[in-house]
Amino acid sequence: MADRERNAQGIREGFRLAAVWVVLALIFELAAHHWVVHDPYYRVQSEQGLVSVHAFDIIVYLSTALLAFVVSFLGFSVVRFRRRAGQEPVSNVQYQRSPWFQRIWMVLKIAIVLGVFMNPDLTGMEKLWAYGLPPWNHGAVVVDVQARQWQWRFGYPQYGLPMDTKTNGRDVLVVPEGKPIKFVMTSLDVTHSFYVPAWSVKMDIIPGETRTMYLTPTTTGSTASDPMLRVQCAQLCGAGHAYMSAFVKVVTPQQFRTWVAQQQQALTASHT
Ligand SMILES: [Cu+2]
Repeated sequence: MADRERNAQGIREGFRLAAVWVVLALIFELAAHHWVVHDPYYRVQSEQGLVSVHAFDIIVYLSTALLAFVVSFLGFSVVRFRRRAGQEPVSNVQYQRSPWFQRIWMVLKIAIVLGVFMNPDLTGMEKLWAYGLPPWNHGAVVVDVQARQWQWRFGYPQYGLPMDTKTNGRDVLVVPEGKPIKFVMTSLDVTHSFYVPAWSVKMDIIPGETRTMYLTPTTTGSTASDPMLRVQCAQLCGAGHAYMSAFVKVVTPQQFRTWVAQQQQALTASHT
């Protein structure tokens, strides 16, 4: 076969493969979209967690297109390069040269990697950092979090509610919905990890360090109705690690104010 004819045939086949890919990718993307909007993993209940969900969705859509391409190429090769009746086995040498394909793929994959690095990677990180800065952190409710083997304790320094008071049952994390919360976290002994599955956030707590994390809950709820809405230690910290969890209550700002007032009264009563 003449070179020119072979090139023309190669281009035709390239277009055919591209057509198969486009059709398959459309079908796959529809399925992926259905999957993404129906929250396959979990209904995340914090603004910061939604940044990760957004990143996850982008990666699902991108890899779906790539999966469609791999499947198309596989199917196309099986059909196009099958051994026909009466044909001698063909060496694959003649199909190894395809400079246009290599060039396109080289440019495309660099673009994909750089694109993912910019968005969602950098844009997501920037968003998460911004939550700890003005104006996002304006009026944040400060919650002291103390981890130790094997217990969580919470204090509210702005309201004069220390975490070492036993009377108020402050091993329950109560926070207002829709307000920025600043967790100030310390450990009394070993490394623990502050993890609330429903908020989709996690941070290690290292002894000797004070770590802060900002979070804005988007939905009210409690551990009673949603076990995923609980503080769970996520770093193996000893025999009681699996049971190192704390009850969480996300309430309306009005209910939060009432709760704070009740706690302050209980505290005063215990002092007199
Ligand atoms: Cu722990």
